[in-house]
Amino acid sequence: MPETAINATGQLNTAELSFDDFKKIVINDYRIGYESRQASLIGRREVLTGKAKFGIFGDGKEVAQLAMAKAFKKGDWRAGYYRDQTFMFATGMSNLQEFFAQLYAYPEIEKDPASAGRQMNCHYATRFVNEDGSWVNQAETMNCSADISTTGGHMPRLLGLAYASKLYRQNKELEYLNKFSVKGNEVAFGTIGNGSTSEGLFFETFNAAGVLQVPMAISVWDDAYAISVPAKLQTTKEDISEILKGFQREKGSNGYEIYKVKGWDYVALCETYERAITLCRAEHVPVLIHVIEMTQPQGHSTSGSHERYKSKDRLGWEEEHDCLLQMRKWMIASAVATEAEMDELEAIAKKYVRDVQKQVWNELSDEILTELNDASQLIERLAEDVSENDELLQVVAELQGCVDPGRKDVVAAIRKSLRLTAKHNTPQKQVLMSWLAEENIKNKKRYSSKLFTGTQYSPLNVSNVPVRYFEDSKFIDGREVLNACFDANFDRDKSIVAFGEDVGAIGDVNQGFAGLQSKYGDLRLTDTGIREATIIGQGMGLAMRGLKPIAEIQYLDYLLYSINVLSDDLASLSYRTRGGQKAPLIVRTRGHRLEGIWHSGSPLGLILNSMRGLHICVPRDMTQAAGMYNVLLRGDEPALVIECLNGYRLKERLPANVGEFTVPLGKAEILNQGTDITVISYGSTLRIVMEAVKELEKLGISVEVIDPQTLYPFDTDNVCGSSLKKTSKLLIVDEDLPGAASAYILQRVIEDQKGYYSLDVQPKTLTAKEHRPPYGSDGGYFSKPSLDDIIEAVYSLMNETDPHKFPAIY
Ligand SMILES: Cc1ncc(C[n+]2csc(CCOP(=O)(O)OP(=O)(O)O)c2C)c(N)n1
Ligand SMILES: [Mg+2]
Repeated sequence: MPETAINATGQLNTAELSFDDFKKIVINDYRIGYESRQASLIGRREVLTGKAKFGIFGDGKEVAQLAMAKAFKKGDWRAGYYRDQTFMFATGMSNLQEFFAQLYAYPEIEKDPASAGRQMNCHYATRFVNEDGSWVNQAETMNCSADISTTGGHMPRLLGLAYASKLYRQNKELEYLNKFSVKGNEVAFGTIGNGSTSEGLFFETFNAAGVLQVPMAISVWDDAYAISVPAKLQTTKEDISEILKGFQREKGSNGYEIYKVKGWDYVALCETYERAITLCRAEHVPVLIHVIEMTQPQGHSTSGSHERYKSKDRLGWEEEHDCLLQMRKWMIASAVATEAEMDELEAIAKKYVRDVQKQVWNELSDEILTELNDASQLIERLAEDVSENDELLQVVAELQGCVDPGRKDVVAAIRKSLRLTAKHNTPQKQVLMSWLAEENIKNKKRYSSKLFTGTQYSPLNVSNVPVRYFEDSKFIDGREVLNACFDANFDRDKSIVAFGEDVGAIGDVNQGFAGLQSKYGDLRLTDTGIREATIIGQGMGLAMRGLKPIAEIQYLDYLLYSINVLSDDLASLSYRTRGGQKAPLIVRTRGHRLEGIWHSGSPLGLILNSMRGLHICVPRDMTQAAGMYNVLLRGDEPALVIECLNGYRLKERLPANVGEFTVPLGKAEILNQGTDITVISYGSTLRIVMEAVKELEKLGISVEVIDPQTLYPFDTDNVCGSSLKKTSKLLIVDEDLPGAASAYILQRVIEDQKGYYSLDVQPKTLTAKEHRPPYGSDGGYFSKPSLDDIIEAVYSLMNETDPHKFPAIY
């Protein structure tokens, strides 16, 4: 196989460069671009012939990416989208083998390091977490944060990646973290399509970076379309850099430097990137590079053809302005290469890419074919012993007849064979079953592993430290307990930062951080604009770069404004890279039990259903919250902590070891021992449940109350299921909608913990009403579970089992 030129672009602007050197660099660049184009062309064919499922490629965007790659250095970061293969090849962060492996969903880290076959094609990532969970030295590698498919969804993360450099440059206390930065001299490169700049996340990020003045370089790849929708319907004045002109920095003001350059002009692109990135790196000024006149030679993706919506004129223009064609013309005109040399280069590149594609496809299909033949033989042997011989041979014939078979075909054939022979138990069937069991283990690793990083650094492995009190420990406001916990942690670990709306100067609206900004400085406790999505993105980027951020969302109700980032980006990060990346971000917020449609929320069902990949902590008071922060701040996985909004002024005892004691995740606590009924609740509602317990005792009912403390993980010691063995009755109380978080808890207890087998009566859930709770105390009483509701719900279950002793109230 010829040696590929991929992975080496040189600087063009050195004064000493001889013409020969210059020619070599340009030819090398063209070869990378041309190989990338071939990959796009072949990739599309592979989808259309059915070998791959979906294809979206970077054709038409090659030349700008060659220029961008020249400015990209070790320690730098990329947060981009699916058009960037040329950039990835040119920087060496990816290669053709990996490109095809991902296209074919090759489920091995060694083949597709970005996602181990989990992500659609052209979704890039470098692995910056080692197998044992430790970080790689990011200052010595080029770094690519993992792509997501939602266009614009990566923008908030980009802000955080850039913001980390600002902290590393300005906070001298962070110098010991030299694995993550060289004094903040890194640039975070973002790419986005013209159409996706219409997204709110783009504008939110753009403004925030202008305020923060961070080394962020956004390139807009402008091909005038977003699938079929033209610029006229996307962007005011059809021109994103034109309308962002107000962000241009002026003498004495903050802001951006904005550049506009044509996507087929190699020389101008190289000059622009050189200039823009040098400034961005040196002065931490964010830059926008608007690359116009880009094309899509093959249309948007394999899901449709652009001839349907582009005019003949436009298609003709695109053909003529193809960036590689233009670069080729320029190279010949400037005597960089002759036409014959270009032809030869192209012929070699074409063959090379084809060879790589075939090699990757053959490797994957050989693996599957071996498994398929093994499985066929096992089924044939089973057929010899049983009466269902014909049916089994038919299964084998169908398996052998599969065109481009996959692992699912193999496993489905085995499972069908086992179904067909359910009534037999021959030794050969045992062989088949153990073969399947082994495959299941492998496939679980391939397709279902690493929702969490799950290494030695997991918060689940943080050693348990019990809470201690001095004999004369004072009772103080709950918020002061939290404040003391944060103070101790900020003092212990210089990499901890907290930011959000009103977090800095006043120490958050409920004063958990009060006084800490003046003690630790405004780089560590920082006010932000009202921009929930980018608060989360800011935290995510910092967490990826070795810092320990606490991102605050002022009230739980506003979490909705960041849920796209939390769900799509943060929660899926470990899974989508199969543990190759992590972002141990702690999201702090407060909720429950207030009044008003946007100030009372407890949407735990929404959270549980959209954020698998985060630990979900629902502490009932500030001491429990402190214990959870102590765990999370020593672990490396993301989490959401929802404090009780009405608990900050309730009195709690200040622990002697407030910055150290732990509340382990997934450990339920029995708050009241009882024998008649089990009540599970969490957060603020627990206080009302405990009041109800006293009333119910007077009625002769003994209630066992359980606080799971974290909803994810949920009661890993089966405390709830064990309690049901004693009480045989279950009530779940929460403030969420009917069928939301309570349904989740039911599934965990009744199904997972086998609570079903202990029940005497139907389990019951007591939740809020379907609407959001209105403003005012009466609204709360009639909308959320009240003391009376809880007492009556418990009582009615007792009445069901013993109506004599507990006659119906109504
Ligand atoms: C949030 C979101 N909305 C819609 C889509 C569907 N979608 C995928 S690509 C695309 C067009 C993007 O156009 P543009 O940003 O101009 O990038 P281009 O593909 O033209 O390079 C759309 C609408 C998506 N992936 N994510
Ligand atoms: Mg576009």
